[in-house]
Amino acid sequence: MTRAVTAYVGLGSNLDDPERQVRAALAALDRLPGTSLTAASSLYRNPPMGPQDQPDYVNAVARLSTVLEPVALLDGLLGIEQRQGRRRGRRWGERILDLDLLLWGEREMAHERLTLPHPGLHERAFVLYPLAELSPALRVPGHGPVAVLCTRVDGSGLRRLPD
Ligand code: ROI
Repeated sequence: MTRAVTAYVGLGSNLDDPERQVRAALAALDRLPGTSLTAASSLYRNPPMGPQDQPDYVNAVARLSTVLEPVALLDGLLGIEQRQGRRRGRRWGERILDLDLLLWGEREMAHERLTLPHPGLHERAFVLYPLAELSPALRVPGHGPVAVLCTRVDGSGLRRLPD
């Protein structure tokens, strides 16, 4: 029997009703093979990182229990993005749905397709604050506890949306 691992996924959208996109993606994560959604953060509206001539984002973080290996889970995330109509546009530009594999257990890896922990995780308020809502004591390999990382970023642009 394969052992289930706890993984965390960051969700982001700023096109085509971002709140609906993020909620649909949370439901889709729970339908991935060998995977269940065990917790979801609140949704947070926040200004774009990158080009400012794009709409605000809605971000959230999901906690999963999964028997999928990291790259198989990544492929599952790409499938959800594609089914929700993601198109590749300009770099750091607007998007219907972005799913980032943040953490897969305590695995550290740097492969062509996948770096774990996610390289932006420790410095992005729109990832750290929702993650802290789920697991403040969680240690990010190489960086330390999520609650401590939160104190080093500016979370003032985040607006928590009603459930
Ligand atoms: N900015 C915010 N606020 N949230 C995101 O999810 C996000 N995703 C991105 C870029 C374009 C870098 N900016 C973002 O990919």
